[in-house]
Amino acid sequence: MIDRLSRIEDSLGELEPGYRRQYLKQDIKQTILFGLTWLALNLLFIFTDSLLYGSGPLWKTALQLRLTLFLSTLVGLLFLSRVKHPPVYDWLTLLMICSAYVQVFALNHLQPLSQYAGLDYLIVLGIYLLVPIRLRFRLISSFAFSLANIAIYSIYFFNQSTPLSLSQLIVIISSYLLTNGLGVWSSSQIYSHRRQQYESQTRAMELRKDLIQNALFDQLTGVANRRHFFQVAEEEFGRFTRYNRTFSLLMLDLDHFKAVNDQFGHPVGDKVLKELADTILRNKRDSDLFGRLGGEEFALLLPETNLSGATEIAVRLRRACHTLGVPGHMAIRVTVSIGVTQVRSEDSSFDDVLSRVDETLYRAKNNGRDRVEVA
Ligand code: GH3
Ligand code: MG
Ligand code: MG
Repeated sequence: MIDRLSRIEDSLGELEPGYRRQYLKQDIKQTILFGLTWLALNLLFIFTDSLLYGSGPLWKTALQLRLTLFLSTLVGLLFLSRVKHPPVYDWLTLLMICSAYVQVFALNHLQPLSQYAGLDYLIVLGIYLLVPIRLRFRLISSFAFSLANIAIYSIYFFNQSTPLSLSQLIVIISSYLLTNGLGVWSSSQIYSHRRQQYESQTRAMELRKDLIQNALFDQLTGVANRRHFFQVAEEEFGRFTRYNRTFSLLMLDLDHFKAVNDQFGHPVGDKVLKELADTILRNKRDSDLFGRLGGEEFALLLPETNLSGATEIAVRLRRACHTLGVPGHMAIRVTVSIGVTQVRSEDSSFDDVLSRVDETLYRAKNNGRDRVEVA
């Protein structure tokens, strides 16, 4: 039954651990606040105990119980403030709740029909509403506490040693059951709402990430798409004209790629493109931008790099492509031709740099492919 009841509270499935982690700090803070209020109440009750029990042995027992309760809660709260994982928070808080319930139970029944019993409903409701450990944990501890109290009151009633009437017993039993029912229902409403909020936030963030990914990056290879590459390149050209910061540009084109498509099929050709992109990404610096200009033509933008630095990189990339392999198609040998250039003072726009590197690449093709040409 507890299993079925605890399913009242939604689970976000795969998102649930993330949800719990995101709210962990807030949950701990809320539980600590609840615990501190609880500690303050216990201090107050030390005085009301003396009104109830005078200064006899019952008062001493009550005092001992209150102090144990005070100290154990305090230690628990101290540990709680350092917790970093939701399951640890759940179990530690459950332990604190159980030990508090045991001591409250003992205090409640120090003498039959003590004045404190009415407070139980508040404690139970407070735990349901303000301590956001898993519902199953709140349910088990509060239900066990309520059942133990119901059992004691039933014993009073059947013993006839205390003036507890049947109607009073019925009120007590229904109050405990009602409090638990209300606690489960209202707390699951609150925390389901919080879960829904988290879910829609997370979905919106994922959607945003997908949109950005699709707008800026090429779907097949994952590198910058033509538009994104040109945007960054124009900015780089702006830095060159304003602050005289140099940059170089590499243009790469696969050699005889049509033959790969013809011989192995278009899907294998796609795999070659992906492998090529991965190879370049592995071999470039973080500050360089690699993009697919279209088809099997790629470009690498190298900020703060002069012609000789860019040529070195081009030679390294050309060699790296020799080791490129497509899983399942080891017979495919890939070579690339690369054109290299550096931005010059006579360039009036990025297009000038681009057409120069394009001509250089064309020269690399004409001079036999699998080579680097520099302009
Ligand atoms: P070259 O050495 O002169 O560059 O010869 P090439 O065959 O590589 O050049 P060409 O421009 O004649 O052919 C490019 C080929 O690239 C033709 C086209 O089918 C193929 N291609 C373009 N985009 C894609 C793609 O996204 N996937 C695949 N598999 N092939 C593509
Ligand atoms: Mg080609
Ligand atoms: Mg081409």
